[in-house]
Amino acid sequence: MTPDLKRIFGCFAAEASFLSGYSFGPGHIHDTYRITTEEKDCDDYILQRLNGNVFKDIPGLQENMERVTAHLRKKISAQPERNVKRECLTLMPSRETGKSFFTDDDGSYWRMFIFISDHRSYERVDSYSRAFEGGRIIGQFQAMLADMPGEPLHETIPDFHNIVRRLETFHRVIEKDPAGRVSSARNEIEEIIRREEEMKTIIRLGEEGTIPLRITHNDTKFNNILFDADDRALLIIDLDTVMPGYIHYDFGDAIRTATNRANEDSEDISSVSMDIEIYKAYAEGYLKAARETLTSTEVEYLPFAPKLLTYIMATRFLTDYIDGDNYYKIKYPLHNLQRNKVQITLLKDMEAKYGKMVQIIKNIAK
Ligand code: ADP
Ligand code: GN1
Ligand code: MG
Repeated sequence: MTPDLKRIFGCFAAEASFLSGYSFGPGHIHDTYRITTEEKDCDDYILQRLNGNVFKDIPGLQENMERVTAHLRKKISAQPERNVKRECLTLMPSRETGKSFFTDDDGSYWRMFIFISDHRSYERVDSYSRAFEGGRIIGQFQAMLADMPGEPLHETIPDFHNIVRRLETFHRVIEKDPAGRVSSARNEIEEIIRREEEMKTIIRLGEEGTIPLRITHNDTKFNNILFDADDRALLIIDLDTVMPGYIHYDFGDAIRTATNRANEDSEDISSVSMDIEIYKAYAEGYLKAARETLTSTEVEYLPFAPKLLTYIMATRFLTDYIDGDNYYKIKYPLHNLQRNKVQITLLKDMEAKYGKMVQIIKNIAK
């Protein structure tokens, strides 16, 4: 049932009047609605009911988001010819409390952003200039947050990209087999297990202090980048998981989604493969914006990052399938298993192209 969007919209301090509200966008996590307004010269809005199953501390999450957007806004405003309203998310305050969220009678949390009008977003990328732009905007995002002052951000999902923890959960769920699905996923389970040690590399480097913990986005799926009508990247949205992390998480997840010639849940496995030229264009954009803030070891391990993030998603989709589909929204019973198969196929293609991936980074960074 659609909630009373007009009433909830009225709880935020927007000047405009509600005209209509409808479900919007490709997100897997929150319930997202676009709100149109009556007045011609007023903004539209994005209203979101936040997923309290996935995010256990929403006030903490919103505090992160307020700090991060304030810092980005300051940086962007200090540069000439930038449009801060289109290059940074604007959270609307609640009329009652002035906070950046509102709690409904049933305990649901809501928040509202100004809608970034006339934007484009892409599930996959087939243009080098779009890939370059995507890389540039994520490199710039990390570089702008490199000097954010204050306490470390809240860890909105603890151990989000910690593959050691993800694998522990994976084995626990297999052991329990709550939905009786283990026997239908033997090959897929094996593909995860045989790569376990290799995939602990980044966590190990971090724990040894060889690479620094920074502020990273952690969900740089390409459709979280919004472009303008001329295909210039405006910003990266979906800031729920901005928290301490390794830069490889952002580089890897963007490459995982941008370079795949098929969708994340494609039913045609034969169409899944990595476009190495898109990888190259993305890496050029990313390093142009971020190179100065990175250490040589961080750069050295960039080519490994797409393999890691593809593996993490393969593990998470498979874990959710075996667990009985409690995390990701699914459209049919085998959806999570199919998502896992796409990731494993993509990972194998990345493994085959790994030598080239390494060489490309060496050439750009030299
Ligand atoms: P989820 O975590 O569920 O993916 P997102 O925060 O990414 O949620 O939002 C879902 C979708 O809503 C996005 O993919 C995008 O299409 C749209 N969206 C979110 N915020 C804005 C905004 N400020 N302006 C325009 N569209 C937005
Ligand atoms: C989720 O929120 P969304 O749809 O951009 C997930 C990501 C996964 C992605 C896979 C908080 O991203 O980690 O990569 O699905 N976000 C969360 O499609 O779990
Ligand atoms: Mg999203």
